[in-house]
Amino acid sequence: GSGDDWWRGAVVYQVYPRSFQDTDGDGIGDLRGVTRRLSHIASLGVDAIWLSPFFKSPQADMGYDVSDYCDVDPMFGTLADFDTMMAEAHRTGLKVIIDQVISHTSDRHPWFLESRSSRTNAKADWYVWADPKPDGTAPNNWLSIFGGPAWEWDGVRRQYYMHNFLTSQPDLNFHHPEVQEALLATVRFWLDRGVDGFRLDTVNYYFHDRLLRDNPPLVPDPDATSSDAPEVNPYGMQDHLYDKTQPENIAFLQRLRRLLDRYGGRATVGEVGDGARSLKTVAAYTSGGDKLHMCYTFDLLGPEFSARHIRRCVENFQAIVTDGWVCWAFSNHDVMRHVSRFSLREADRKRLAKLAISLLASLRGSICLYQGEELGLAEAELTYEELRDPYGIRFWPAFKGRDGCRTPMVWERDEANAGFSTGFPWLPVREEQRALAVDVQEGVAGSVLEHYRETLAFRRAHAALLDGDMAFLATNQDVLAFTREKNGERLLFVFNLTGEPQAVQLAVDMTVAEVLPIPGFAPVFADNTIRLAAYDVFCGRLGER
Ligand code: TEU
Repeated sequence: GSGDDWWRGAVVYQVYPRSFQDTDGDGIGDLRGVTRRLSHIASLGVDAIWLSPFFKSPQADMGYDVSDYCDVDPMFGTLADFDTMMAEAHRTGLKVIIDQVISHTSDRHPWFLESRSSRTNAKADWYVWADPKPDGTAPNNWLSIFGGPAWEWDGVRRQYYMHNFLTSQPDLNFHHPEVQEALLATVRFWLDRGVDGFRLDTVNYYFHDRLLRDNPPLVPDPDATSSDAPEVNPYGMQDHLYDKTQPENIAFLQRLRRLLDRYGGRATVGEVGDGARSLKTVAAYTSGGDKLHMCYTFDLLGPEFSARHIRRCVENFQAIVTDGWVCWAFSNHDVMRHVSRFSLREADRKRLAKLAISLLASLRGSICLYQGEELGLAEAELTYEELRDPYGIRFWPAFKGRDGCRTPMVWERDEANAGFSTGFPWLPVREEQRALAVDVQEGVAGSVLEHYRETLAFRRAHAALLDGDMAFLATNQDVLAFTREKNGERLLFVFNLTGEPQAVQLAVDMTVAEVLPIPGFAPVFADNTIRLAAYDVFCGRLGER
């Protein structure tokens, strides 16, 4: 899209500031570092950046625990650094979306310090406080994503407070009108500073059931497109009927939208990780044009990379979200890097990285890339001692946490810490990643980096790819074949997501008027048959029907 609609079909590049570029030698990336590396981001041909949190924070959850929504943490710089970064990004033609983590605050946020100080203070009900059950146990059976109950006892108030994540991330009480006002004021603060939009962390967790009813046990849904591993994460053992995705959220999202619309050209992308119900939530949150602009789901963040899975995700989406918009992603700062997730074979990684972006870029929706994927980085292996993610530290070794995708960006192979920092990096730089540094791949034909640039240019050149219709073709199970169509242009894509060659016979009523070469891939097309090598893709412009 263009103008106010720029977000529709946009390519967003996620920057995890801690690990992007350090400029002051403390081993942690900062906003000046983002500014310094904007030219790299712009060179990819993306529309926007999404900046993970850089707000004041004790960093218990690496910034997803905010203690001041309207200031920059000194480790990341100052508000002036932010303004410079914004101005430079806009000068380069990049929009800037920032993370809003408003479902919970840090337990050091002044609001929480006040709220916990007594049962009668002005902010006493700003968080979710509840008395124990008569036997002294927690108010109900709700669980925390990061392990254990969702309730923590506070010895001063002599009550429990609710937390969906760490005990140091108390949940705000969205039922309280003043909480909504205070949060909308922080949104206004950043809108006034010129941000182009927000990534709304855990947007379906804002409201909880006022009656605090127990969640029923989980009955696995056969249609679930994303799965938690219950043996690792106890959160998967409940059907989350009451601790999140409450109907009151609709009215709040409408208020938020009215605020954004007063500015114009600003967009929201809400993170909805709601398992089997996520698409219904996406439909509810993005329909009607009066709530969120788009939602980010976990559908493609699981381990499966197969024709069957991708088709099911897209078709489920099309069936349920008839009026709404999605942002697809294969990677982010919470999941194993996708080349490692999708294949155990090291030899496949480079080709897989290229195939995955070619696929992502041909989907209907907006797409989100995560820093380093444009280099084909695999998950970094870390020792227990090297871990910083509290989630990984708690569940090691069954779950190794999220640090393996959060290691520093690799810029220059031969510089200290591959150019990330002159100091001691907060997470290590692995040798095998150094070999994939930006300066190794830049300008090298056939590199993953150049493939990203060419692929994103291809997407921009074909309006059908942004918001054109998408329809699947009946074909061999192992092959993903679909058309994208807009204003008379009809493109056919055939993907082989397996490690075995495939031959696909086109239907008789289908003529390929022109083969559109996809950089890096050279399938053979003859006699209406497409011969695909392992991990291969074919693209053709179809003639008149
Ligand atoms: O993540 C929300 C979320 O649901 C995560 O728990 C996710 O399921 C998990 O990280 C997968 O391993 C958001 C942020 O993206 C995450 O970094 C934060 O830790 C979390 O919210 C709490 O703010």
